[in-house]
Amino acid sequence: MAIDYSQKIPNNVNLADDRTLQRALEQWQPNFIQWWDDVGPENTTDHEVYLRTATSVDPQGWAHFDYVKMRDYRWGIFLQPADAGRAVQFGDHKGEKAWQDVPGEHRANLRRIIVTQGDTEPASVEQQRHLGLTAPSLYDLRNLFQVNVEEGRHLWAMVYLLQKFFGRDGREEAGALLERSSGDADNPRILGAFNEKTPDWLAFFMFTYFTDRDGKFQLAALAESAFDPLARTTKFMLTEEAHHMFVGESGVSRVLQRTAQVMNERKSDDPKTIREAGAIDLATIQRYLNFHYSVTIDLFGADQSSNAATFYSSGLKGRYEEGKRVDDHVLKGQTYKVLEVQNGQLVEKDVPMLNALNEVLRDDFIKDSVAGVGRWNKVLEKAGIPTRLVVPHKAFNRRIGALAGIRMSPDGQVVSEAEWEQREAEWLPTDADRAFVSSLMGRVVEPGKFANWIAAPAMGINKQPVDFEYVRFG
Ligand code: BYC
Repeated sequence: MAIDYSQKIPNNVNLADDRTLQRALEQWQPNFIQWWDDVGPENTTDHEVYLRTATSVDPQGWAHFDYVKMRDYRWGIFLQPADAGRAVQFGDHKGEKAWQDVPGEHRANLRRIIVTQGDTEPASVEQQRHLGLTAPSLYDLRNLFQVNVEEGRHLWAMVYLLQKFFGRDGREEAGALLERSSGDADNPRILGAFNEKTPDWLAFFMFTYFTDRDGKFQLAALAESAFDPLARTTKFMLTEEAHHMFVGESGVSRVLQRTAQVMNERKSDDPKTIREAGAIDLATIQRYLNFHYSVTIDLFGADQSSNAATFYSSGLKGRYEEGKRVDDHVLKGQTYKVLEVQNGQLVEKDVPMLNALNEVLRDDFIKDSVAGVGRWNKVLEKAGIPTRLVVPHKAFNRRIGALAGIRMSPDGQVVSEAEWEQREAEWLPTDADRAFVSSLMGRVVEPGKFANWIAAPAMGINKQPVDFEYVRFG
């Protein structure tokens, strides 16, 4: 299913046949470009970046690689091909035909889900806007920009849904997506993690590993939606998301590889010695991991949520891989275990499964995250380093849900406020850690050269060599 690039807004949804929508999107387009110029990647107007662009939504060969100035990237609207016989797989409408339009009774909830999803996309671009100034190599710089333009496209995906299906309020919400701003005290982004800073490249790799993975799970849950246009657009977004998580996973692996090499050369595991050699010590990497993991698992919402139950039962949002689960896909009368603190101890309790669906998705995310951390540990193992990274306990450093505000060590012990204060600097990145990591961030722009704190990747992008000129500075 080829994408029509002859139009002002590339698309595979016959935009030319829908004049009202085309006009609305064409009015929004200059505001998007203005937003990109104002808060998108800093000082990059003349850069020519070796980017992939979607040419078709088929799994075979959707990507075309070429030098593009990011401002000229062909952001557009790409949906997975329709399946005429698709039926709703779960909830009260199970077995009915999937919806091509928004039923009036679900309008407000669907709009809210689409707005929340849409809000994260520009937020991440804003969070990452200064990173180009300190990229450890041209290869990494190109990957950052690839992630940024695709988050921009994901915003287009949600704006298409809002403008096509939600009339005037959809147009207003589309405008508001460009007005909220990450970290803004008066008009912040909707979800917590998207108001945090991504100040350095270790944070960027942790973000793309953990937080983009929230994207994977949320998009996969939305790809089950009874509202077919949402299902089709999120399916295509998932193919782009995979590369973002690769950037995070391989980025952290390369940091570990370099740290392990320095530890072996210096025959030391002392953070001070490793830092003096210009690499990032494992304790600091673990603290960054603790931070990004805990902030990201908050993104799944409260462990018990009547919203989550409504979203599921009404068919708006399914579970991860709904089709692979062997239960009734209605879930009434079933239970799920969630945690809470009683008398200073964490205890499990059974609650209605429908209300616990945020927790179900969080637990799926946790399993997937832990698997990748295992792959990071292989890097250490291979280098003969005995230290291992671990994900902290689910209740560590939480701000959302029943576990919010509980003082908990990463290994799952409830601690007093005094102990927390005493040990927080062991568990979460300190200002000094961040200042140290920042001090390593210099700009490396010679093809094939890498900053001292990170190893080169095993291979380049699109079979190009590692020393390919991935970005040309105009
Ligand atoms: N921060 O009943 P609850 C991605 C609010 S990432 C702040 O649990 P619900 C990407 C909540 O809004 C994927 N507030 O809420 C990654 C509610 O507020 P109100 C993004 C939060 O609705 C990297 C109240 O707390 N997609 O794509 O069940 C780069 C009660 O909570 C937070 C989605 O999230 C928070 N963390 O669950 C680029 C999918 N959590 O109404 C992109 C769409 C909750 O009381 N969103 N609150 O004022 C959803 O499905 C749901 O909105 C959530 C929240 C799962 C997020």
